[in-house]
Amino acid sequence: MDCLPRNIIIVGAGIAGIACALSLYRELTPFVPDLNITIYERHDILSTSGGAINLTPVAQRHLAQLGVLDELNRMGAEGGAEVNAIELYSMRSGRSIGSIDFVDHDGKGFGGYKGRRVMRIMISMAMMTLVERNPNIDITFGKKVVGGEEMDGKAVVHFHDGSEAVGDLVIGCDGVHSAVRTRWVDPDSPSQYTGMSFLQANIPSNTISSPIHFKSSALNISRHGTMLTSFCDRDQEQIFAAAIVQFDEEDLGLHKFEYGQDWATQNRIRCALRHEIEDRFSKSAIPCIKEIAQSKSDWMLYPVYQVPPGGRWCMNRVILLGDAAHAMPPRDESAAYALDDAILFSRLLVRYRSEPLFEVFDAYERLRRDTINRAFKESGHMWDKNRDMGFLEGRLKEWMMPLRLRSHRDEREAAWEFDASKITLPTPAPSDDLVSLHSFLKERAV
Ligand SMILES: Cc1cc2nc3c(=O)[nH]c(=O)nc-3n(C[C@H](O)[C@H](O)[C@H](O)COP(=O)(O)OP(=O)(O)OC[C@H]3O[C@@H](n4cnc5c(N)ncnc54)[C@H](O)[C@@H]3O)c2cc1C
Ligand SMILES: *[C@@H]1O[C@H](CO)[C@@H](O)[C@H](O)[C@H]1NC(C)=O
Ligand SMILES: CC(=O)N[C@H]1CO[C@H](CO)[C@@H](O)[C@@H]1O
Repeated sequence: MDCLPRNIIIVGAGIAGIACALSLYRELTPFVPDLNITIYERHDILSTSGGAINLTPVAQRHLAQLGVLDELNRMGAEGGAEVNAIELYSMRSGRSIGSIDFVDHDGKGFGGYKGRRVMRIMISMAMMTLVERNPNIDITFGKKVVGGEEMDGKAVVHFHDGSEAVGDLVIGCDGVHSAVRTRWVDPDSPSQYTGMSFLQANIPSNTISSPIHFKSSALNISRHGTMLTSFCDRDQEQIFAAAIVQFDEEDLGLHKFEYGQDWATQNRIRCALRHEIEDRFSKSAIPCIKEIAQSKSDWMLYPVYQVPPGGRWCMNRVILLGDAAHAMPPRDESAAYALDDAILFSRLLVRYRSEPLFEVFDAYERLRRDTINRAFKESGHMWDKNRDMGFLEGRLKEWMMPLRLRSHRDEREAAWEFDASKITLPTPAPSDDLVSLHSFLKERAV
């Protein structure tokens, strides 16, 4: 008999949450035609933390499978800028120190896909279009989850307004500070500040008078932090700039925009962030960066948090996916992991449809833990490069970079061929009933 859940609750309408809904719909409806998925989102409207993200070939492949890429392409210029390579430069000398290529020697993408830089809100909008069209997926905004419990074979989520929702399965996709994790599945696993923050701004290209040399995306590296600059629309009208810098935890509170802050506080923060950028980058050898650093743009502070590996991911009827389970310092790939999670989990649910949920969870962990632990470790190494450094250490880092890039190239390119919809899944162990039926038939046949 099938044990597939019919009423599924997803917490969080980020990339993981919506991808999970779309993927569950695709995999499960052949078996559960009256599938009922409800997404609960804390914010009152569709919103994101802002800025643009880079999609790797893997992320694009999986978004294509879910139908999201078509929607993005339909948005025209706003649907993002194609990225053939992220070029790396030394901010000190202006010298090129390599690139991360999203195309092979023939200029082709991996398995048909290159990189893409796109505003977060555009991805969310593309995903929402698909949700709105889908009769089996419902989304409710303005519902903040504050806890949950398992009761009588059901999972119950509690909301801030005192209401609750009951389902057969709850999937926590509520991001790095996940309430499903910290107030339910694994209270011992709070998020940690990485010590690094992004300072992000959008700058209209036509306000920069120095030549813009990068083709689509560049990282300019210095010992005071790294500056990422990238177009994020096809017509190259907007430059997305993000400084990746070391920032003390004590200073975070003083620099973060919050709802309800008065105008004077906001203005003070704006000035402080502008100074921070100027201090760090205005001596750059690269005119374009110098200009960006001295521009009157509004920089927003995004402190980067992580969830240390090794925590719990599930109980009997609740599981964490995406950043809620394993937020790591971003290295252009975290969103891809969230998409992998969604697709692999949905496929496993169907593969284990005759088994109880905990067997599915178990198989999922066996499939995912090592990959995630490894990715976490690598993101830590990448991240180390952005710490403030002494003069010599800064030089060394620059000299080592081409070597490191080359030595990891094969690994990276193999990883970009990954297809979560194709990889072989584990299979459930035959149950005792089946085994005995099998031997019974065999005996009869003899
Ligand atoms: C500065 C920065 C830059 C990054 N750049 C890149 C990049 O270039 N490429 C890349 O692949 N990745 C990047 N990442 C990582 C990427 O953003 C995340 O991995 C990805 O967004 C994870 O998606 P998610 O759906 O798991 O979580 P989120 O995107 O955080 O979504 C969680 C959702 O849950 C909602 N929510 C939270 N709490 C509750 C609650 N209690 N109740 C109800 N709803 C709730 C939130 O409002 C949100 O909508 C970056 C991350 C940061 C911080
Ligand atoms: C769908 O699921 C939600 C949340 O679990 C529940 O409130 C609602 O009653 C369900 N609808 C149907 C038709 O079962
Ligand atoms: C965006 C940006 O300013 N990138 C610069 C990084 O460094 C190279 C090398 O000097 C410049 O050509 C780019 O313009």
